[in-house]
Amino acid sequence: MIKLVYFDFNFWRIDILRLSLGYSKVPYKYERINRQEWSKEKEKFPFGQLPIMVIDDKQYAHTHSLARFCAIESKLYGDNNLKAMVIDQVIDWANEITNKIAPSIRAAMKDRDLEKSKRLRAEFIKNDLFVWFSYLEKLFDQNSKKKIFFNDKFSMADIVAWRVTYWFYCGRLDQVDNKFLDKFPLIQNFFKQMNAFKPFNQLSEYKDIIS
Ligand SMILES: N[C@@H](CCC(=O)N[C@@H](CS)C(=O)NCC(=O)O)C(=O)O
Repeated sequence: MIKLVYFDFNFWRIDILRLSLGYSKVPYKYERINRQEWSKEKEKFPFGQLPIMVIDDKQYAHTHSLARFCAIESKLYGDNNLKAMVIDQVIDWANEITNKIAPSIRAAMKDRDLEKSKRLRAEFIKNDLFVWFSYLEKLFDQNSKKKIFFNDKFSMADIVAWRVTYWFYCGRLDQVDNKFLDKFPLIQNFFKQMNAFKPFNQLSEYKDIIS
């Protein structure tokens, strides 16, 4: 059986894996590691990072690799190489926007320097938030004919775009006003439709993420 391992908080890197497996009823176990214990645990993992996945006692790492595997197992990876590449771009977009906001998170969590974090967050909003959501809006527009799902059929792309948009929308990121989404009508509409999509919003994983 697949085992997913992450910290004891929800984040898109792990949530996209469990949402896709949950959606397709692929059985998995989920182990959460206490953030306070991390310095003792870190060296046990292949790249000293989480998430990881364990199958037959072997560890696998890196979000994109794990997401690809889970999407294939869940039949959510698109039925041809071009559709798969759309999904890959959404996963890469998620990594990119995460890398852009990461310094402001690190300044608060690791350095405990709230002033620096505030300054870096304001810079992220000014320089990156709108730019990177405009890229996602364009990607959606170019690939989605019906403007419901990225590839017109529910896939890992939708799970990733929904989860990352939820992160920026949910109000838990200081200074990020969820009105930013008004500027991206296609993604805003996509986000609303995903929240209303019963096979998705009835998942225990979805309910856990939004609780
Ligand atoms: N390249 C990794 C990055 C994963 C990552 O940055 N994980 C963070 C948590 S979201 C982590 O493990 N941080 C603890 C550390 O680096 O010590 C991936 O694609 O999964």
